[in-house]
Amino acid sequence: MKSSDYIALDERYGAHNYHPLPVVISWALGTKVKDPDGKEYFDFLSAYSAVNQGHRHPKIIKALVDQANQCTLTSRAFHNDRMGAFLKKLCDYTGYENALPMNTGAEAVETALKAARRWGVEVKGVKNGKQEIICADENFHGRTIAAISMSSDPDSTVNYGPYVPGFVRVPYGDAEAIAKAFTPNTVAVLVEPIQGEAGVVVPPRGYLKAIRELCDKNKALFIADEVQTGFCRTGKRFAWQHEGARPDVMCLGKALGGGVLPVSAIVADHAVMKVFTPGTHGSTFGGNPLSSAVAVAALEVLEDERLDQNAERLGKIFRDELTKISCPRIVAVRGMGLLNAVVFEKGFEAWNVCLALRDAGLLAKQTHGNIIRFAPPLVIDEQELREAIALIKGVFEKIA
Ligand code: IF1
Repeated sequence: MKSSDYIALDERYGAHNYHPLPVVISWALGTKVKDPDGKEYFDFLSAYSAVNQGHRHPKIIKALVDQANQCTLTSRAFHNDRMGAFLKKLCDYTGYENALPMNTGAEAVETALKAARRWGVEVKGVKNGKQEIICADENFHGRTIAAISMSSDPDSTVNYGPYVPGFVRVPYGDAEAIAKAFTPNTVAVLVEPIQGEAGVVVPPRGYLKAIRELCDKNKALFIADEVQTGFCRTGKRFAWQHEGARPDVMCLGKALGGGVLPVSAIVADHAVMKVFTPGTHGSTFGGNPLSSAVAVAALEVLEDERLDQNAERLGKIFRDELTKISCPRIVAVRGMGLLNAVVFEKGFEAWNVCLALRDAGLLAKQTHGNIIRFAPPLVIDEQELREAIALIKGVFEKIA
């Protein structure tokens, strides 16, 4: 079969809930992917930061295969011999007392929302049903009804009503707007430390610290959605560490699964996690032995290969080199670590640039029309990065 045959199958049988770039990936390893015709590409999306360790990292695949030949799924009705080690590893890696394992990032966000609402009643004393959570314009926290009830993006929300109440949305990056939004019923503030889908929007320095201080002052929980910014993507283990503003709860996902399985979690100290008592939350696959074994290997790779330092160092080179490219349509190059974006002028259609990048051998995807996100696997080395930069430069310099 040719690429067009695979695309035709997707079109005929799949719901049309995506508009993918016309390219088919049938093989992947490290920073590279190939289509069925054998053409090779740099992967500069990393499945939206779920492949930080690179495609099919040997250590992660070994953990997957070994565990698959042992025991894969037990449910939480019984203990298994892998989850405890995973949760300990995750708590050690993040510096939190407890973890609650789920599967997708959206489930981690939902779990955090439930923790905050229940903490609000049982610890803060808010009347049940009055809990408020402050969130940000242009956020992305997943596709569930609660997540899209926070969204300001019509594509994510239109005709999905009625929406979940209790969310107070304010402009992103504006600590004063958060301060003004607090009421006695505010139980939490939820933000992405860097807004990914909004186009890699880095907030003003001090924003996260201000949220930390405001939550302390108003007895509310600071929840950081690190599903996309976590696990070394921005040059630190977690993006909040750039400001030292430790959240009460972190939502984690994507790269926790090492690019092979959906693994997510929230981490928090006992003072928050104690609100979950037997039967009050759960999931069929959460904490299963297979994903636990994979997640331990995924975390070990991040540590052993110091992917936070690699992302920090190579990210600086990437932004410096892209800033030098002469292309009159570019208005900004921004990001942290290896989560970066090129912003073209408003109204510019970056889709055609992504097609040209594809033809040049690099896969990236635009967001909101005029912004291209560049997020390679964090295992990329300097030589590969410079090769990729040359490809990008060659395409950008041809833009009229
Ligand atoms: C899609 C976006 C990125 C996330 C943050 C929670 C979730 C995500 C900060 C939910 C997921 C994914 C979802 C995927 C594309 C991608 C995405 F474009 F949608 F917004 F990365 F920016 N919090 N982001 O980024 O995690 O349930 O998907 O595991 O839905 O198209 P999930």
